[in-house]
Amino acid sequence: MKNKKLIAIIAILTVLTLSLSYINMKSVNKASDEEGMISFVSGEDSARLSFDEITGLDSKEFKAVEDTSSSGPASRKFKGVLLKDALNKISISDETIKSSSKIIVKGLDGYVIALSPNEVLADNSVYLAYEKNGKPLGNMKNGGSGPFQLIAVSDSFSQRWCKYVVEVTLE
Ligand SMILES: Nc1nc2c(c(=O)[nH]1)N[C@H]1C(S)=C(S)[C@@H](COP(=O)(O)O)O[C@H]1N2
Ligand SMILES: [Mo]
Repeated sequence: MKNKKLIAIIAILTVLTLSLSYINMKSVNKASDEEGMISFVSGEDSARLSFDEITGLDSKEFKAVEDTSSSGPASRKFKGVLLKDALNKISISDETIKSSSKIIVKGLDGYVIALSPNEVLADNSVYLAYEKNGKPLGNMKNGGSGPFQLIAVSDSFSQRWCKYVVEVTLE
């Protein structure tokens, strides 16, 4: 009799632990997903855009020199949207961008880079890229650099080409 009770309690605890860790896993995935969701933060306001919402903006093809640890500098063809257009989409105006001191971009691995308002507002300067040479960028899990990689076209060593972008903050 005592034994049965003990077994029942262990069974209940096991089920509870498993379901709680499942719920936890789901919320972690949501917060930092590999699906291209990006959070935009400006002061008290924040908004999120999905991969489809971002790639549905006015897309541009551009060339930039990529320099990684596994390949030397090489000119590549990218497709993406201007970071500015994504910000405008969620009602962050050019004036708001201009009046911020810097724009911080964060990757899923914690890598952080900073941009100036002038760079973000320029015409062919800062992109959220999602294709390289006609192919999706992939993600951190499968060895890619996306779904979105921030590209600062002027960076000749790719040091601010933030991979796996998850958050953009105006400061
Ligand atoms: N998220 C993220 N983006 C990043 C980095 C990084 O460590 N994490 N490294 C930067 C640097 S220093 C370079 S040169 C390029 C290419 O880095 P890789 O050779 O590690 O791909 O990505 C840049 N973007
Ligand atoms: Mo680098």
